[in-house]
Amino acid sequence: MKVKVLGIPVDLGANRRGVDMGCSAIRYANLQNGLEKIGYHVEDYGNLYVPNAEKIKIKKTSLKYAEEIIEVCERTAPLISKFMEEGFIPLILGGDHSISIGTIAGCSNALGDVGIIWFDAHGDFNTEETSPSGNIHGMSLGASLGYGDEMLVKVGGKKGKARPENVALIGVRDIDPKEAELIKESGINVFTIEQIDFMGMREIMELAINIASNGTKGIHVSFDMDVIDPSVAPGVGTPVQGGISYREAHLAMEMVANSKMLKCLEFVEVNPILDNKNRTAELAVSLACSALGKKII
Ligand code: NNH
Ligand code: MN
Ligand code: MN
Ligand code: MN
Repeated sequence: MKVKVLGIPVDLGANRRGVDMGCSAIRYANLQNGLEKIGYHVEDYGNLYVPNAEKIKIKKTSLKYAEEIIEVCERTAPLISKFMEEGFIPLILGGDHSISIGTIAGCSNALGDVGIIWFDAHGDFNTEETSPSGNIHGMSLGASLGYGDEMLVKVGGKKGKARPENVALIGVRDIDPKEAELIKESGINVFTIEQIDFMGMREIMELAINIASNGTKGIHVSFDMDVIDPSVAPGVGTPVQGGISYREAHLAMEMVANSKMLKCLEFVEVNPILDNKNRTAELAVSLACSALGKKII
């Protein structure tokens, strides 16, 4: 029962400044203490170095800060693999969602076969051609599956970090038109917010855990805090009305814990500038504890 915390204060993949402070906000919400109470040995690696937006220029508006993001992700991947080889569950604190290109690469390299459960209001399946914004945080799931810019898809060495049949995207409600086409073409499993309403989170998570476990050595959970309703998680860069509830999010994490398949966990897109007294960061801590097996009694 060992967890290694890693902060990746990247805000270069998103539009709004502030998500770089997400790692500090989550630590400030008593992360380490919460995990120790469940019985984990916790080590905090600290944060990766990330260049300031003020210091660099956008070279390509269709792929903003690509060079810098790729460089951070290339440093992330071997570190995540190393933590896993040492027997730790990496717990990564974002930063925007572009960091997952590096974390998933590292997790995939360590495990060989990995399943991914990606919670998000968005699809994160854009490419340079389909993206309306040029923001790489909207491309990271697609890039991890081999879609998009050559340098982005090859982070960590290999292209395609998981088989599409082992990937579940949960809670989506804001997908760009051409992004939707790519998602369908990819063959990943999508559970929209409408399907959660209709079937309930319990059934969706049973399916998702099966999908991500089938023929894999473990599950990478990537949790974009904007999957949760903004009334509960206001501190995110790109809020979308009508998200999952506080309890639905916890149920999902409790089921992840019960699956015993969790190998790598991350919480991204917390923006303390837009938050209300750090409640979104506190929620991330509570979800991390649930995913790592916290029980009420
Ligand atoms: N789909 C939009 C884009 O690609 C928004 C992505 N924003 C996110 N993704 N927060 O999780 O620019
Ligand atoms: Mn996202
Ligand atoms: Mn999102
Ligand atoms: Mn959008």
